[in-house]
Amino acid sequence: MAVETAQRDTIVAIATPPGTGAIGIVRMSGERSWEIIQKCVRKSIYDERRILYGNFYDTDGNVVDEILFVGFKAPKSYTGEDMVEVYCHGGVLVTQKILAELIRHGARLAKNGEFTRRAFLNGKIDLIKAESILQIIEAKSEESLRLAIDNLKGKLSEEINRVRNSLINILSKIEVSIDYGDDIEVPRDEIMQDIADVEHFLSDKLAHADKGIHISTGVTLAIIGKPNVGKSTLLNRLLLEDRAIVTDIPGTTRDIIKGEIKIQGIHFVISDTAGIRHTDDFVEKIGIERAIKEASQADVVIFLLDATTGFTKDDQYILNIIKDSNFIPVWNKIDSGNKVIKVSKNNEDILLSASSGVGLRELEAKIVEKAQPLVAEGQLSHITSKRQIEHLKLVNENVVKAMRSLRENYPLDIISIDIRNALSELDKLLGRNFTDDLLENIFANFCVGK
Ligand SMILES: Nc1nc2c(ncn2[C@@H]2O[C@H](COP(=O)(O)OP(=O)(O)O)[C@@H](O)[C@H]2O)c(=O)[nH]1
Ligand SMILES: [Mg+2]
Repeated sequence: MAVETAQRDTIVAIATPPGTGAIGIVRMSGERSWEIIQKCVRKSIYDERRILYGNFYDTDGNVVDEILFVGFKAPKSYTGEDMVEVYCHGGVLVTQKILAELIRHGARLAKNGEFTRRAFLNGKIDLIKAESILQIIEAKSEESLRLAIDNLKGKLSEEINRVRNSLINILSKIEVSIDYGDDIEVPRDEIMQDIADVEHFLSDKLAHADKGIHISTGVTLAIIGKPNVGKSTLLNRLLLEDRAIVTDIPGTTRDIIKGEIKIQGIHFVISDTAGIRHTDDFVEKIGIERAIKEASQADVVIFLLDATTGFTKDDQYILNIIKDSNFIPVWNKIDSGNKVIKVSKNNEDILLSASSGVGLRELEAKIVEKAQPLVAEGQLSHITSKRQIEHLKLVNENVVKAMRSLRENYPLDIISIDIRNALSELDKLLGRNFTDDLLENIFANFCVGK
């Protein structure tokens, strides 16, 4: 109900980023948008989807700006509602004044992502496409942009809808056999084959799911090591900016500091962490716990060591934590020490001076080598968010369960329940079945005006 009343409001927002630019765009969506703009320009929109020219007036009759504007009629618009877009001069003040005037005439300021949310609620796009719009805006590499565009064009949605149809088909075969078993019984073999096809598709998708996530959100890279080895210096050097505080006081970095970079076209999210050592300092301990967690979740770990101290007890402690990760041992400060021992099995240790930059090229090459398989071309599942993976896993679990029950000759009623559960998860994935919380979660990440 709340959704319905909110939908009747006419919403407005500045769609262009704040600051000065040649053009600013203000967009409005809802039943009253044409009426409101017509009052402000003192003329009528005589044709939908035609760009018109006019003066935009405030309530005192002063011209705020010369504008171009266009009106869209439901359902042929981004949101599926009546809409108006205003193209004004791109000053901060002009766009703000136009926005204020439209609000004065009865529009309401849009919430984050509310235009796209309406497009979803009005059936213009499913949730996978809504997510892809956010991914297009946030894309940081060519590949992530391409995946997002593919999904906006319906790549993943179409595949998911095909599976949905298969499941509905399977369900109807089961129901027919349950209801009219005496006259029409679909052979269990046939149902089993259908389910096997779905199962095959799902396991294939899930097997390649991580790649899409890595491409869309970046490969995570954690820098880990004992205090004072130069982790923050390395982060700053990789980011080419002074993000983290560097001092010679051990325990300076206490929380996780993140930055994003592209190395050879791959998008990385790097985190600098607190130095790991035994300590009684309460805050430092929390930082260390976070560092360990960050390293355990990272796709690639840089294990930073100090060539002036050599391999110490603290290093052994850290090595035990990360030994099963995808890690690169890196000896820092080789400008002032040579106490280096081989830590990696296949001679992968890198020699570095984070402060001067010597060895940085080699390190970057090694990082790329470790990350390459995670984002390599080839089989792409077009799954681009954790949310999609989670629903798909539950679909898969239910399908596997159905298959098992079928093999073990369970009654068809039981199998029908599994298939129904699988369908319900697919519907959540597409957004055919949603809760307000889910929508809040997805659209909160959008900017106002999208
Ligand atoms: N000689 C030398 N000193 C370095 C190098 N990298 C960092 N340092 C110094 O080591 C100290 C600790 O650096 P920092 O980046 O804060 O280490 P963290 O505690 O691991 O984050 C600072 O005084 C840095 O200037 C390096 O490559 N060579
Ligand atoms: Mg530090």
